[in-house]
Formats: sequence, C-alpha cells, structure tokens
Amino acid sequence: MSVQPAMPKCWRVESKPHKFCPGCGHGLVLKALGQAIDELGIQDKVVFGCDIGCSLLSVDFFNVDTVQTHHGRTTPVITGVKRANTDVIGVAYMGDGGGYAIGAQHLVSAATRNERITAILVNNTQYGMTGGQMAPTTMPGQKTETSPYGRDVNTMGYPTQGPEMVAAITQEGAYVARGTVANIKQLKGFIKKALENQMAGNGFSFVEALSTCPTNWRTNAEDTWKFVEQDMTKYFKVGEIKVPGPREEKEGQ
Ligand SMILES: Cc1ncc(C[n+]2csc(CCOP(=O)(O)OP(=O)(O)O)c2C)c(N)n1
Ligand code: SF4
Repeated sequence: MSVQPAMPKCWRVESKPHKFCPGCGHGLVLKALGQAIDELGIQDKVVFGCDIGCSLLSVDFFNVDTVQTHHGRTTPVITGVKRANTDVIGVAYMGDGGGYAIGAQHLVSAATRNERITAILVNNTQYGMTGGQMAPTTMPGQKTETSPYGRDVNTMGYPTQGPEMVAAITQEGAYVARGTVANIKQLKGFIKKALENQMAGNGFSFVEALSTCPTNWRTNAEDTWKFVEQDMTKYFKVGEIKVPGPREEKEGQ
C-alpha cells in the first residue's frame, strides 16, 4: 500500500507526477502556492502566468486559468490581465533568469507602478532549463557552465538582491518577502500574504523563493539541501522585507 501525501485541492491531479527533476524546488514552491490558494478559497479567481524556463513545466500544474508567456514577459502579461479584469487574482511565476535578466525591465516597471499583481520568482542561482548557465543570482565563487572558474565579482558583478531592489523602488502598499523551500510553512505564509495584499488592492506583491536545482548544481540530496539552507542564506536573507502599513484612501482608487 502506498501513502499519497496530501495534494492542494487546486492542483490538477491528471498532470501528476509533475515533470520537474527529482529534488527540484519548483514543485515545493508550487505546493506552497497551491496551499495558499486553497486557504484563501480563490481557485476560481486566479489567473496563473508561467514564464519560459523550468517554470513553464507548471503550465498544466493547477486547475486554474493559465497562460504561458515568452521568456521574461510573464509580469507584463499578468499586469495586462489584471488591468483588463480587476476581479482576477493575477500570479506571475518565473525563474531568476526570467525575472532579473531578460525580464528585469518588466519587474522594475511593474514594481514602480505598484501594479496590483503577485509575482513569485524562483531563485535557483542559475538558468535551469538551458543547462546551468550563470544567472544574475549566481553566488560569488559559484561554478556554472558559463563561469567555470567560479563567479568572479570583479569581472561579473555581484548577485542581484531582487526583493531588496523591489522594496526600494515600490511605494507604500507593496509587500515584499524572500522565502525558501527549506521552510515551506513560512514560504506559504509569505505567498498567502502576497495574495492577500493583492486582494486588498494595496499594491505590488513580490515573493522570491530560494530553491534547488540538483541537476545543474550536480549535487546529491545532502549537498543540495546544504547549498540552499546554508550557503544561499548567507547571501540572500530570508524574511519579510516590506509590509504595507494601514491603507490611506487616495483619490481615484
Ligand atoms: C527570448 C528568449 N531568450 C532565450 C531563451 C532561451 N531560454 C529558455 S529557458 C532559459 C533560461 C531559464 O532560466 P530561468 O529563468 O532562471 O528559469 P529556470 O529554468 O531556472 O527555472 C533561456 C535563456 C528563450 N526561450 N527566449
Ligand atoms: S533543471 Fe533544475 S530547475 Fe529545471 S526541473 Fe531540473 S532541477 Fe528543476
């Protein structure tokens, strides 16, 4: 007899087992998102957008309206959906290459406009789907396919601190946090608050999730967990970075 772990109700059962590699963090982030959607009872209102990259493997993950976009373009697509129908709960789901490299301008623009959407960005320190090239989030000294001697910060710069950047450029009403797949309960809490912030009409909400990619990191289970729990958190601080204060009613809102 096999014991099936409880799946969020909003998951699409027919598409399971999912298509991510064993040990991949994407499934854990999506589990946290699924639990948050269930707890808020918003399955019928969510429009989920997934980027190019391994995030696109989530295209049939949920029983919710879903759109798959070009690389880096999920944020503006979900912004458009939300502006056209303000009743929906728009969720833009992307990797660190999608959000901080090719789609960085969209993230910055949506954040500065305080768009009422929720963006969830999976930080696995490299480009997963294309075989492990250096990403904006690659750690100092980390070896990747395109930084074979390790990321040299003198010539390749420092990793992007995405949530800190978003917190700095958003106005009052934004919600910004960084969670990790090593603490799913906390990550679910951050994602739930980000969705609630959108439902309250406060402003942009953004959650970065520290995640695993054992395939490109070429790590076993123990080293995978050590990298995400110990190494990544030395540089990327987990926690809430910006929370909205009491809402001021402004003209025209
Ligand atoms: C416009 C465009 N440029 C480049 C690519 C090639 N490409 C596909 S996936 C990918 C990297 C994805 O990495 P990331 O966004 O970090 O997501 P992950 O796969 O790690 O989840 C790239 C560069 C593409 N599909 N479209
Ligand atoms: S390549 Fe990495 S990010 Fe992509 S599914 Fe496999 S483990 Fe996950």
